[in-house]
Amino acid sequence: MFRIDRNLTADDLDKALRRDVAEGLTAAPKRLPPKWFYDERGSALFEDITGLPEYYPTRAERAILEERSDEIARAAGTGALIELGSGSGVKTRLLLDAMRRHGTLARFVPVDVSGDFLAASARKVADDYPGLDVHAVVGDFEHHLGLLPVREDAGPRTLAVLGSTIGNQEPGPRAAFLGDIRSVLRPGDTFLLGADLVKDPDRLVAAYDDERGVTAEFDRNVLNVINRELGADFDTAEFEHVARWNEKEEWVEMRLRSRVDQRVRVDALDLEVGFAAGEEMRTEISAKFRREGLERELAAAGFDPAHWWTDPDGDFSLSLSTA
Ligand code: AVJ
Repeated sequence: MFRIDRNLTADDLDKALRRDVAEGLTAAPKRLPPKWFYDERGSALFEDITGLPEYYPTRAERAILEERSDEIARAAGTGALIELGSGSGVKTRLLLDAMRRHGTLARFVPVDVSGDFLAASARKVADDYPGLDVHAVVGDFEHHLGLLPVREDAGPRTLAVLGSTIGNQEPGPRAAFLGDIRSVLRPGDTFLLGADLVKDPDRLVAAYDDERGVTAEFDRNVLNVINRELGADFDTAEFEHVARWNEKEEWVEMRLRSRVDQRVRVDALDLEVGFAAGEEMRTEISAKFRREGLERELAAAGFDPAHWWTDPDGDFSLSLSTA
């Protein structure tokens, strides 16, 4: 069974990109939100990142799921899995398999902004799990949680946000996001969260500034997206990738640093901006967590953080909270 709801049109995305770029390039310091990394090339580069020796989070989270998915399925006891920002689907399948073994699996609701990618991967899940009710939703889950298909007749659900996607948000928006998630869940529902943990800064920085330069290409790709979508003339070779550990905020920051004094035109916005040599523009934060702090945030959003698992090295966490 397969259905797809589209809550986000190409026009909505275009408007959001224009607004983000106009605001970000005229702000001081300049910034761009990470959600625009993921065009076709950016998504392929991210897949490459997940296999890099330095980028441990994907492997660590998968190791937890390989070890604990049955325990998770049993603890949750739910028949429906709602996944916000479902990536390549490898980790999703570990969860779906465990729910199937547990005998509860009935429904899968993957939610993502990238409609084509979502449709293709959700269709494959529907093919591979006969009888599973797959209801894909194209939407920006930071804004469209209220549009999730909530069937009153369906039993308890597990809402999953994996891959440390939550790390892209600063504390204020993150608290609002957790609160929004809590408000769409009902008693008996559970929230499964994957979050990367604070560790040696050298390892953290290496994970975001790899030897082969794949992350640097990924970072600069946001400029290609703006060139193509908004008729800008960024010369990507004139921007250098920088990754830094922000000790105080406990997040990794990615930045693009202008190598020279330069001016960039964005035709679609009728905007021209100057970059000074050495000027840095923030393109992403990737917050890292500690158990105590994360459980406090979950409790503040109205959750009861009931379970906590990590990989053997203690690099990454999965938590299961009850609503
Ligand atoms: C997909 C947001 C979890 O923060 O680790 C990887 C994105 N950026 N390398 C992360 C990312 C650079 C990733 N998230």
